[in-house]
Amino acid sequence: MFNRRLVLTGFGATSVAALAPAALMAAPIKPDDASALLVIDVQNCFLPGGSLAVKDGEQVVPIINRIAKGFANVVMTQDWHTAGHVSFASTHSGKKPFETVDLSYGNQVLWPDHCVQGTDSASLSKDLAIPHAGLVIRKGFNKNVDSYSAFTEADGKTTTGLAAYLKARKVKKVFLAGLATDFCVAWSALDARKAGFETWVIEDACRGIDTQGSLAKAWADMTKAGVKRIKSEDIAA
Ligand code: VGL
Ligand code: ZN
Repeated sequence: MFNRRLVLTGFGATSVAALAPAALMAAPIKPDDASALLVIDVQNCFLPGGSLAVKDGEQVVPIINRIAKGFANVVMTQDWHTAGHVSFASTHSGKKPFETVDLSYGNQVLWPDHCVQGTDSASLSKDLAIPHAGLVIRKGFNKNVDSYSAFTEADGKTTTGLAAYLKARKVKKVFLAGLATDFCVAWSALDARKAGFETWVIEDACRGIDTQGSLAKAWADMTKAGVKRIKSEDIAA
């Protein structure tokens, strides 16, 4: 005979597994004309073989290429330092990379020389496939001031012009991806909030450096500032 109890049990299990997650899941986010994707610093210096290679940094490239297809507005950034830049450990006698120094505008982490203007190390990854990107913005080109943020230099006041550009194009929502989560992505996300944008960081489309607890601190600061943390699968294809 047909086992009714088994059938019911089976149906019950299926419905819980199949329906409950769907019911709990937020609707996917659909980028619109008021949305912009910021692709932060996907440059050779931060990729394998680079002078400041971010662990697994290359893994973000296919993810970013995929999500970028859904955005009409894409801005890419390039860390773009002078030789002898103030953020380089080699500029400060007796200092090693990942140590810090106090500068006029605050505490500065010191890095290996990286992303020097016009060098191959500073080039965007050749594996990025985002031909429709409308703007590439360079930052950190002032020899005496770093700029992790795509919006404002580390002095806290010199603008790159990015907020004005986005506002002129009626962008209200900013999505961030790229390298590194705890420095240029986080500082850009915090400044996007300060400039009044609704802000999302796409976690799996970023990788961090994580020096001295910087990754956990960056997420805590971003959460406190109202930055939303999502995954690439949360964005409608
Ligand atoms: C970055 C350290 C130094 C970044 C740039 O892109 O996150 N990190 N310069
Ligand atoms: Zn830099």
